[in-house]
This record gives sequence, C-alpha cells and structure tokens, in this order.
Amino acid sequence: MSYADLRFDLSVLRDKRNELEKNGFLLIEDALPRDYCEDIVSFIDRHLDEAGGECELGQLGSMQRIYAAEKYADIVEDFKSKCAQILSSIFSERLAVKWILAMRDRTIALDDDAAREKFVKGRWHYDSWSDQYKIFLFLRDIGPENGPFEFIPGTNGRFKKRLALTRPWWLFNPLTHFLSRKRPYQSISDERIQTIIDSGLPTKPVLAEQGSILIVNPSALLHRAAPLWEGRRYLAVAYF
Ligand SMILES: O=C(O)CCC(=O)C(=O)O
Ligand SMILES: [Fe+2]
Repeated sequence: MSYADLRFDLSVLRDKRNELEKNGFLLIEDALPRDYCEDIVSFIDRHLDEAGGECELGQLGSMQRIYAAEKYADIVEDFKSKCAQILSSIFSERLAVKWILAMRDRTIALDDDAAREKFVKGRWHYDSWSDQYKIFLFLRDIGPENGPFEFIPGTNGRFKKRLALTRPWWLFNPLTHFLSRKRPYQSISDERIQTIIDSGLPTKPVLAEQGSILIVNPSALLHRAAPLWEGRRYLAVAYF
C-alpha cells in the first residue's frame, strides 16, 4: 500500500535547523493531505469504539491515548517513517522514532467548581530536562476551544537555565530526586505560570488546520494541552 507523500520538500528543512533550535518549534502548514489525516482519524475511532482496543485515559478520562499506534495501522507506520525522515533531514543524522501516540480528546461533564478546577489546572510542564523532540500531526482543524497544544515562547534556552538558578524548587526537589522519577518541572502550578506570563511572556495556543505538523521540543518549552471545551481533538504524535 502506498500513501500520500509529504507536501513539502525535505531538503528545505535543513535550513530550518537554527530556527528550530532557537525557538524550540517549527510549524509546517499543509504538510499532509486531508484524506491522509481522515484515514488516521478513522483508525482511531475504529480502534477506540469498535475493536475495544487498548488505550490509556488522561485528564479525567477526556483524553484517550493509543500508544505505539503503528502496531495497529499501516498508515500510522507510514507516518512514523515520515517523521524519522523529517527530523533526520533537519539534523542531518539518522534519528529513529520510538513510537507514535494516536489520541482522541472529548469533552466531559464537569458537575461542579471542584471538577472544573481539576480539569483546567495543573497542566503546565516541561517534559524532561534534556532536549526531546516530538512531531505533532493535527488530524483535524484545531481552534481555541478544541484543547490546542499551548506553549510559552521564550521559556527555553537561557530562560530555563535562569529559572533553574533563581527558582530551583520550581524544577527540582532534592528530597525526592533519587527516589522518584517525577520532577516538579513536570507539573508547574498555574499560579507560578501566571507570574511568568505577567513578566511579559504570553502563551501561544497552536491553532492549526488539518494536515499541519508541529515540530517541537516540549522539554525546552513550558507547555500544556489546553482544556477542551467543545468538539473533539484528534492528534498523532511522534516520540523520539
Ligand atoms: O496533548 C497536547 O497538546 C500536549 C501533550 C504534551 O504535554 C506533550 O505531548 O508533551
Ligand atoms: Fe508535555
């Protein structure tokens, strides 16, 4: 079976390496055709609704995540190999994709203020301390209400190092450091994030059309999945 090609020339990416490393992200619009995305959406719905397939729940059950989705659908395997080509082209070395996460987010009923607060808060984080790229494929159009991927430009590089010096307790806890893999930087409170925003670093929700891809280093940039208020969100994410 052959699938649609990427709609851009991989060679142009080589010139984008500096931009990606400096900003921590690169958005490529219209990277894959709509049909290609719809095929993956169909797989996700089939897997979750009909086949009773495995998934992991997140954010109070609003997120359904299918890890290593390439095991279940050839088109996801195709996307996995495209992602390896994309990142390898940018960095001019062979980089392998670990797995593809295919996911579907839906609205959930929020009965009271406590439930609402639990749903909305506590989402901001850095993924890990060292660089770790991901590639997001937006399988449907994403607007402000669809739980967009949201990040704070400028929270990478020198900002992150300065934060480690001035507010190390936001990022590390010496008491648990060697006992647990969980780090404070993997969940930074909304109140702390607000002080960063107020210091002049606004957040950027990634609103994108179906078929766009986002190459991003979520270990370098503070980010979250914004709460989903309407409709659904479908995503495929390559982990390196
Ligand atoms: O689902 C999202 O938009 C963000 C998830 C996330 O935090 C990540 O992939 O690192
Ligand atoms: Fe993350």
